[in-house]
Amino acid sequence: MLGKLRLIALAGLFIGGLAQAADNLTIDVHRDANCGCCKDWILHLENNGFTVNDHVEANMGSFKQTAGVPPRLGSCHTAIINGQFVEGHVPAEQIHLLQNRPDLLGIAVPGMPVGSPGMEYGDRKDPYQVVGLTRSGEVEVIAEY
Ligand SMILES: [Cu+2]
Repeated sequence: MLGKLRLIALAGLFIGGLAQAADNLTIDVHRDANCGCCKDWILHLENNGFTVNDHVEANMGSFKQTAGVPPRLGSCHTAIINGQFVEGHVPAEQIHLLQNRPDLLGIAVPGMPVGSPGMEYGDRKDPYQVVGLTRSGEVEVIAEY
């Protein structure tokens, strides 16, 4: 009887561990020191359940190159989560969905569209796309806002 209980307790620990691995919400954000919209995006992530490690970089250009972000997809900050990049003002919900797309190197909102998370400017909302970069270098539209 005692042995069986112990097994159940162990199974619970195991399932708990799996759930954690499948939903790892710790993200590393790399940005310039004086980037205000980057800080606003970090707040957006924290308000949506992410734990943010904030890194101030001296040279974002070279960091983006190392992270594999093509210049045409570039924005201000570059985040890394579970080995994939998240470039620019990507909505938090799209970062959750990224966990279902291990085939992508990363996702991006190129430029800095007004109305994207961290780029709020009154009621103005410019349309923008979230795009994904495949491992073969193709860019595909993931979502439109
Ligand atoms: Cu920005």
